[in-house]
Amino acid sequence: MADDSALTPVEGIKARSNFLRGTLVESLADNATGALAEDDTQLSKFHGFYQQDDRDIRAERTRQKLEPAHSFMIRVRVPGGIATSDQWLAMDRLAREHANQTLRLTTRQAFQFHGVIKRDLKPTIAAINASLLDTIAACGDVNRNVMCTPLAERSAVHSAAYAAATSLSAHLTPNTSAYHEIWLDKQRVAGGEDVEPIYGTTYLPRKFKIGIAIPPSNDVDIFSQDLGFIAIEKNGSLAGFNVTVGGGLGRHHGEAETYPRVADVIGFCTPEQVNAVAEQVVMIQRDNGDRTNRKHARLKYTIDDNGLDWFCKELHQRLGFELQTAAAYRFLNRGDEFGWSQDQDGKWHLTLFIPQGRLANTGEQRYLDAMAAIANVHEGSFRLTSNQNLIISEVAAKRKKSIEKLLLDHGVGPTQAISPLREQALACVALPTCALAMAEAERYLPDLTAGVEALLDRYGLAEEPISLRITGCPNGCARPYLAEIALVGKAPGQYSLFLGGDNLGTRLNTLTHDNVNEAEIFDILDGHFSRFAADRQPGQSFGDFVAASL
Ligand code: SRM
Ligand code: SF4
Repeated sequence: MADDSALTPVEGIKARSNFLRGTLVESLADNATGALAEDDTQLSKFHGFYQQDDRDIRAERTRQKLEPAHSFMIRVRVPGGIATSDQWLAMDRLAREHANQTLRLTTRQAFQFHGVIKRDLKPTIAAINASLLDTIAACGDVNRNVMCTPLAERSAVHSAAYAAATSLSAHLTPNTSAYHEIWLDKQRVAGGEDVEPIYGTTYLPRKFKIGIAIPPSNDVDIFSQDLGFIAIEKNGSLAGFNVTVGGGLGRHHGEAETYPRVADVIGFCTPEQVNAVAEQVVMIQRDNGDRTNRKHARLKYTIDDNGLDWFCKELHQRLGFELQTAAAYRFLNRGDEFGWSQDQDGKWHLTLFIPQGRLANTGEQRYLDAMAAIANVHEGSFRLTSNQNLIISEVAAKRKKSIEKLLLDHGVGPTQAISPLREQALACVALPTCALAMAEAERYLPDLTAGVEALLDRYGLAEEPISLRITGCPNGCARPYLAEIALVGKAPGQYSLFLGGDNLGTRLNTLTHDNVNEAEIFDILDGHFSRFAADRQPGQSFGDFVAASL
């Protein structure tokens, strides 16, 4: 372990924070500014929110010598993506009252509010908790929202996997009472000291992510997770999970020492062992992750620096038992299946395509109003998918028509004619809220997909299920490095182009062009589509075809 002087400033902020308190209370009370004190902008992440400013008007405000237009993004944890109708209504109300009239569905099955001003933080976070959801550990150097295929009723395996996701989420939630004190006005029990047996006083060196996949679906992109569990079925029930470690996608342009990494499968554990395995993996990372360089602090680097054998030995030693040999599994798809489906109990679920993952009222399509109208009468739940879509869940057969009518009344088709390309496409938020965005993503996705659709059409490829993902910077929030085609923002209107991933999320794509604009991208894709249409092997996917030529 390095000496303290080599540690990153964030390590000092965490250490001094008294279990994540910092001066957040004072920052919130300071009416002279819409911002937080600088150290608190790091601690706020552990409480689930980020300080941002509206980048569309940043230059103008600077010109006018005004403070940036500060506001906050709040992320709500939804383990496994399942929320009740009451929780939906609570999110809807907060989006309208305190945020920018939109609700963002994230790539990790969480909700996000954008545009919350400082004085509304406390009432918003309190109301989220009153709905029995929370924001603690939605961001920060801790375990984040645990992902899981959201249709728990599909089979006994699905329900058991979802139970594992919620249990993991609870097990790895930080213990600090700071969250309850600051946001919920709870008094600390006299003499009650905060203790973080799993995280310790400085928490993890970096963010940590867990997902649970249920083959044949790899919807959660299991190989991008720091820690993953692949459900293994035996005789109709959950036998256990293959364990994956060391996935992660963040990288930086031009810095080869930062890279995306596909996770390794290291063995098999029983459902009863899941929390112990996760706890020990987290603690190995706590003790060995690089706290001197945040660009090198994820578990993937700890594993590459020390070797996978070292990691497995360390894990087995800490666990006091060895993982069993990994079981066979097969992924066949990664996207959402749209439309109605029925589960083992006879209930119906309607998977809806949500454009760019953003619920808003735009023109004739009033997604936000539609979902609120449904939540007002719906006795079932809502499910957030890892592909930023939404499932209206647990609908009785006799209620299907009324749900469809409510959607149509708000300009939303229950089933929509969308191209396979658009169905799967993912974009991160990027501009105007993301502080790290170098180019557009969410706002550009409709035009981008329209352009690529036109090219595909030219070669009779309109029905090809090609995965296209775009992010505003190389951090990888829409998991671009696992797509067949990925655009990664470099500068306004300029992207790095990556090609040749597979459509099941098991192989990384390759950087083919470092800095290209839309016209150049369309030209490059046009060439690939033309060769693909002419020379592909029967059944060969676009990603596999391109990868073979790289
Ligand atoms: Fe992310 C940072 C949005 C999923 C890798 N991510 C950010 C921030 C908070 C920017 C910041 O630090 O100031 C973005 C806020 C934008 C905004 O205005 O809302 C942001 N990330 C998102 C979301 C909302 C994208 C979306 O459109 O859905 C996703 C929220 C997930 C959630 O609910 O928790 C989101 N981020 C991801 C994923 C995909 C995943 O987890 O499945 C990744 C890649 C996987 C991984 O972590 O390796 C991802 N985000 C990053 C990174 C790079 C981390 C790294 O190891 O280098 C950053 C930057 C950082 O941490 O320094 C980042
Ligand atoms: Fe922001 Fe970059 Fe993540 Fe997109 S990929 S949300 S631009 S950090």
